[in-house]
Amino acid sequence: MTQQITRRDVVRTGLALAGLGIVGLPEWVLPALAQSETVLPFLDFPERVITNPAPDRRIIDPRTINGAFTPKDQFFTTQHYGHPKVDVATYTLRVSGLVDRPLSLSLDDLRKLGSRELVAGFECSGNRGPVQGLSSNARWTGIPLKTVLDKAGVKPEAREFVFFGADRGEEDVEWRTQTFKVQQQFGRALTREKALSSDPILVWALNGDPLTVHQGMPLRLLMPGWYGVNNVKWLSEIHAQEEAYLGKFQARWYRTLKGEMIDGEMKWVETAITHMQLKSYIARISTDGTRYKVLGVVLNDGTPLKAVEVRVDEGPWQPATLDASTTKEKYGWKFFNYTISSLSPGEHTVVSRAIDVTGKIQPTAQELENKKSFLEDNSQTVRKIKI
Ligand SMILES: Nc1nc2c(c(=O)[nH]1)N[C@H]1C(S)=C(S)[C@@H](COP(=O)(O)O)O[C@H]1N2
Ligand SMILES: [Mo]
Repeated sequence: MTQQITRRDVVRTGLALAGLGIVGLPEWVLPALAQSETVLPFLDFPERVITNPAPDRRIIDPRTINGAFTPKDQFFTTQHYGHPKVDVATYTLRVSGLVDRPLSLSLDDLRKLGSRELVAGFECSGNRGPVQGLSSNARWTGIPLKTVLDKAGVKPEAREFVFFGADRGEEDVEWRTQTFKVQQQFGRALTREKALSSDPILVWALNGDPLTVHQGMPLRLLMPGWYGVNNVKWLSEIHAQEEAYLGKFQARWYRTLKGEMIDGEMKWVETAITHMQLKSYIARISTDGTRYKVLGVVLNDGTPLKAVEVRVDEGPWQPATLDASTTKEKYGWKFFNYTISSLSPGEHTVVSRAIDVTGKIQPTAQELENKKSFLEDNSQTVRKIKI
């Protein structure tokens, strides 16, 4: 079998990161591969992950993750309407609707309000196995949303805050038996409670550099612990309103349909895509010829973890080691490792599951059987290898 991932592929991301001049790099659990180590191919996995399926899309190959922070030119990326043209020099963020003082703020105006750094990772709500390539992690810099909303003075009637990107597209909007073709702007909403909490940040930098066009230059919303869709890129306007926002990407496209057994009766519910569901996945398995090193990633909404466990074939669940340099960041992705001391020749399965302090256990695919739409798939990803 050909070895698809070379040591150079794994080292490449590390070098790019070193170029950022980030000081105090943590002791990574996902270090550069040692000279003597090789990455085992995963059966049921594309031989070569197409990391750039289109100029404006990027998928990470999890087997090449080698540091806590994803370099800006490797951060996964996707959007619905392509990249809008935004002139940074004349850019302003508008704050409109139910506020005492409507605002129009340049990037400089925003910077003058202060700044805050936060390590946060997120995944696209469509991220799932076998590749698990739509997640990344970074150190973000920006201003708390609350600071900007307080400056505008939010009126008591404002219940919903809509975040519009500069990107637009034509959409078919269905209503009863009719279909209307209309222009839509990418928009997502937060409730008053969330918008005025200390969590959301308007960010302009990723790993210390200005946001790239791909990541929403010059400004995006970051809702720590929530799925990617909430992190509106090329943010152009924040609109405070009383009624619920029902735009396509809020009310229709990003929905989960699932069945729940309640008192012996199946109830079908549709829910919005908000906080991330507890997920772990094995990023790569490498070997020095004797032992097998399992390295993986955990993402969730910031709820502290109790454990990550690894299971080989039908054996017992065994505790993996969580990397303290990543678990100290509430909203960052976390790394874990586990060593298998020996494996017999033949095929094996290796799978991980995360457990949080509330006792929530990452489900199996079978346990998610009643989730009909594919978003929010946090099921255990079984890796198959051959010795
Ligand atoms: N303006 C705008 N913001 C957007 C989107 C979009 O289409 N337009 N897509 C969202 C989705 S679905 C995801 S997963 C993330 C991806 O962010 P990234 O490209 O920085 O990884 O951006 C979100 N923000
Ligand atoms: Mo997404």
